[in-house]
Amino acid sequence: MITVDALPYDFRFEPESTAIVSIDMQRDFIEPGGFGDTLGNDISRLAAIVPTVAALLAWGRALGLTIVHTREAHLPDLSDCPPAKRLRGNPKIRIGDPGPMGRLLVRGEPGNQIIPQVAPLPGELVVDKPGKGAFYATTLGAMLEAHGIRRLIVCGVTTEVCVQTTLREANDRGYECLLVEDAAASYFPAYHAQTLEMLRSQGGIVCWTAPLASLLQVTAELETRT
Ligand code: C5J
Repeated sequence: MITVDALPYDFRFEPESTAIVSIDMQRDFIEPGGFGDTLGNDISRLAAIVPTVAALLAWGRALGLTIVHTREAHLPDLSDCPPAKRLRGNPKIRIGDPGPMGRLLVRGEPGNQIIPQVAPLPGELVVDKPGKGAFYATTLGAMLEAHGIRRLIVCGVTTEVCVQTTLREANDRGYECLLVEDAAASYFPAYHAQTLEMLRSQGGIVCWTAPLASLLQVTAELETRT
């Protein structure tokens, strides 16, 4: 067992039964002209965590963790996009409409790809999800079961939407989860901070949280011992 200094108390995991889940690190949320940008958000807040997510993935790969990447992605005919999701907020440009990087949030379009700095390596798992949660209408649960995974180390965007929804879904399915505080981001810094508080309150009612430094510390100690 490896122990990480986390809140509200230590998080313990074994590499063979632990996966990193990197949520929606897509051009559509992080780059100019994507879905997030067209909704009027400050995308620089999300771009700022890219080096931290890259470092977390490198850490997980070195430890032999299973790596999962998710993409918020709809079928080209939008049959998996409820009208309520597409129409809500009455945006000027909607899911499925053409944008500078192709059709917004549609599978296979350039904007729907994961940004190169944190892109999947060959053999890593990739899940296209039509919802905010990564378990809803996907094979994620079956994939994790097939790999014998019981613990998730979670990062990505946005903290209070797809990251939080996925953590709550995972918690209800019996996974023990750690959210990496500085490897997740929101367009709204207050929402990020409040989501961390909410998720780890009441003795970790949904999950643990820790900064990347706490995870790196673990491997530094393992290396000193060998
Ligand atoms: C949103 C997400 N915010 N990945 N998606 O629509 O959080």
